[in-house]
Amino acid sequence: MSDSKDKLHAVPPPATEAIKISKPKNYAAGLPAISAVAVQLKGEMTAKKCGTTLFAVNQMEGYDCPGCAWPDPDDHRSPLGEYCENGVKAIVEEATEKRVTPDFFKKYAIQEMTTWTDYKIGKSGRITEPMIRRSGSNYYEPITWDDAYQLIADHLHGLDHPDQAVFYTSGKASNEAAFLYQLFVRQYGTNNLPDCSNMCHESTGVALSETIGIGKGSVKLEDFYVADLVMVIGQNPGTNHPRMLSALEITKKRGGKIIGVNPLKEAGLQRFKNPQKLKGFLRGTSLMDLHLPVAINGDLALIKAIMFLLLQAEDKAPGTIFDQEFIKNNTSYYEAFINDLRASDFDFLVKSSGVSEEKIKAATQMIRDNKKIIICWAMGVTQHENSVNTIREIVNLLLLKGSIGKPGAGACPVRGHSNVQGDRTVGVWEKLKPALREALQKNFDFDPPEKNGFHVVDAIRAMAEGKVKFYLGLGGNLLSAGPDTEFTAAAFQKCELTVQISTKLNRNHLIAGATSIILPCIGRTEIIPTSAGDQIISCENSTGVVQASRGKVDPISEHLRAEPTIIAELAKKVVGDKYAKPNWDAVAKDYDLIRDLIEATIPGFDNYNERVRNHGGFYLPNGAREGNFKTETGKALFSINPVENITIKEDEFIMMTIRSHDQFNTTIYGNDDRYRGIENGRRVVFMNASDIKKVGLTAGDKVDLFSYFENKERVARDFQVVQYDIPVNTVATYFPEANVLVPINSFAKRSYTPAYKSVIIKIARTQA
Ligand SMILES: Nc1nc2c(c(=O)[nH]1)N[C@H]1C(S)=C(S)[C@@H](COP(=O)(O)OP(=O)(O)OC[C@H]3O[C@@H](n4cnc5c(=O)[nH]c(N)nc54)[C@H](O)[C@@H]3O)O[C@H]1N2
Ligand SMILES: Nc1nc2c(c(=O)[nH]1)N[C@H]1C(S)=C(S)[C@@H](COP(=O)(O)OP(=O)(O)OC[C@H]3O[C@@H](n4cnc5c(=O)[nH]c(N)nc54)[C@H](O)[C@@H]3O)O[C@H]1N2
Ligand SMILES: [Mo]
Repeated sequence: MSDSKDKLHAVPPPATEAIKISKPKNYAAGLPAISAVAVQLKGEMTAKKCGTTLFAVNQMEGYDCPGCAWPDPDDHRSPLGEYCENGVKAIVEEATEKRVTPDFFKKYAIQEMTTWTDYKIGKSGRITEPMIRRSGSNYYEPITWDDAYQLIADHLHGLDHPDQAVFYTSGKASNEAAFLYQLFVRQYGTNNLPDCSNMCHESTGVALSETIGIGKGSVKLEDFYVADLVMVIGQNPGTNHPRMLSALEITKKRGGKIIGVNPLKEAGLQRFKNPQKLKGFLRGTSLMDLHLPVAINGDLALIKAIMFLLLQAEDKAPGTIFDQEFIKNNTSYYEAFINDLRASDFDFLVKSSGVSEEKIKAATQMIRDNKKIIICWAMGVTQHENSVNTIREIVNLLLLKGSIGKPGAGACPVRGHSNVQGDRTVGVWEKLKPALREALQKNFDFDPPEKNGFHVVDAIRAMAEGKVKFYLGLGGNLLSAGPDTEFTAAAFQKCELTVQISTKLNRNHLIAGATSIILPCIGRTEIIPTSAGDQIISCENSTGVVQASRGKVDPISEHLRAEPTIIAELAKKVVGDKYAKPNWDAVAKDYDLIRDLIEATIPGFDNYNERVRNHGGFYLPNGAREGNFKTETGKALFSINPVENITIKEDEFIMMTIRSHDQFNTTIYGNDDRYRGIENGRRVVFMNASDIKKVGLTAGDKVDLFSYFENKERVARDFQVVQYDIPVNTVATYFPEANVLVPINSFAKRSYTPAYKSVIIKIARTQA
């Protein structure tokens, strides 16, 4: 890394502090979770603000937690606050009283800020006023809202074609903001609506849409209470969906079993000490009955091996293992699927899975004896080249067991951002389905573009090629969340104008287009005052429940505006009165009017304004949940999915990039990963003892990581080797430090999700 004074650092800088390593934990939450909360609160908020914010989270009259998308109980909500340690971190991160003011921007040059860690950048505080960095300048300066809108509108009007602009969405945007956004973008003339889903559950969307007719999961929270068996595949709920542990605790207490499929034996799946119950708090509940330490991307082979054994048992006693009645009435292509399965080479499947035959047999035994099975999955499944096929294989298993469309069973892709599912429901997608296109055409009196827009990977490539000149981000940090950080940085820097609607400062504000604008917005915890009174917004959680969210504290600056208002005001300048509808002035003030428009356009939102105000909100329709599959045959589809192993050379490893316990995506809450025994640093590479030895290293050594995809060398420097219980040939690093190694052209087939969890790398000792 050249350290010239002018270099803008797109990649987080090397660590200077000494990293402390201790034994990984074998339980989640408990007392350390309470003290971690106290640490987070220190210096960020007054006691009064803490009380107002923390006790309103996920309450019936409160706001939706800005953390993950895990559902809330429909009826009873814990009086202690329906929040978890990591929910508190998310709230404190947003509700902090630290401010990034025009004075702050005067004091620190952009170049200097790029030398800071992501932790330090984020901890600077909330942005208080619209800011602009003019072309050639090293500083941001204030700009008025009107001038900012005008500049953006002039730029958009000056492009040769609307497809030269991209409009990104991160999954925190409310239904109201997201609906207006896609309407504005399509009236402007493009479907270039990449979103964080492209990097997240897109593989799920593709696989589920074609096999069960809906791109969402089919289970409700209550299904966990009556399930016989829950499989948790490629997901770390103890860190990323902590409230899910309360649901799993109930599964266990009612006699259900849990299988974890993960290269790592994550603490949260081992034992849960419920911080809200004294008894559970002390002893805890053991969660996982069986851990399958799968090889990276060995999941498809593993599920196939299990189904192969199930088929043998079914052949011996037909009708006792598979749900033949369900299969006959509700599915298509069973025979072709079974013929293919029967022809599988079991030994090859076992070997490809990385799991021992003994453990596969134990898992098969648990599955064959149970009728109500839930399968959960997250990024460990979706971020590989053949992820779509792996998820289709998960569906095959559920179909064989008739475990979909009945209580206690089903598909449960666990979503990430708090409203990522809702954003898609209301139309944020680079593809425009004919039904939505017609509805938009009819309700808003314009001709929406038909051509698919850019997803994230295409958007970055188009920016790099100079085909896209304008970027607008509704939240998020695409620079650091996207793959191939240096490539993505160059792509951003090629844009003429980049605009980001944001709450907090992040690296993407520093590595941006020639001209860069920040529009600061009101966050989830804050009241939204407009001239029509205080407004509410709404979100959809991972199980398809739409609920109101009402912020509780005053916005941290009088200059902030809420996302729907910003979008409406900008749309008014860009699209103007070209079309009779919507009335941008009216929707900017009164969000009930936006909900009326959603109700008229998107199925399932009848009486939206009334029902969203009901306690607990309402469920959106979900065909698969009712056993009604909207596929090409009208039934759920079995599919054939070949095993494709990742091959590596002798000196190569397969790297997964994962989240620590102290981060929310690119937002770094702290430098520890308590459950994995890491303190005071993030640049670590987890390795198996025999692999460490094989490459001639010792635990604690400083190493550099290299990837050579398509003959291009990518380097991530200055990582510390941590010996860990992880399968051979497999290593793990944290996102976003290792994103620089993820090649832009390595992504899941058909979903284009970057292969963040299967990056082929080499490791070498850092040269002094
Ligand atoms: N506190 C907190 N909460 C969050 C987030 C956060 O960053 N912090 N992020 C939110 C978002 S946007 C999302 S999408 C979710 C992410 O939630 P997760 O998907 O739980 O997040 P990751 O850390 O990416 O963890 C993936 C898990 O998959 C495992 N894994 C990796 N490769 C494989 C594989 O090939 N097979 C299998 N079976 N397992 C594998 C890893 O060991 C790890 O346990 O969490 C959401 N919630
Ligand atoms: N290597 C690797 N890369 C990954 C992943 C991985 O597992 N490994 N996971 C991928 C996944 S699953 C996802 S979802 C993406 C996440 O990608 P993004 O959603 O783009 O990233 P975030 O880090 O969640 O965005 C954080 C920023 O959002 C802004 N923000 C926060 N709250 C609000 C708000 O209420 N309104 C607005 N307007 N802005 C707000 C703040 O400025 C903050 O800095 O990353 C992906 N990247
Ligand atoms: Mo995500």
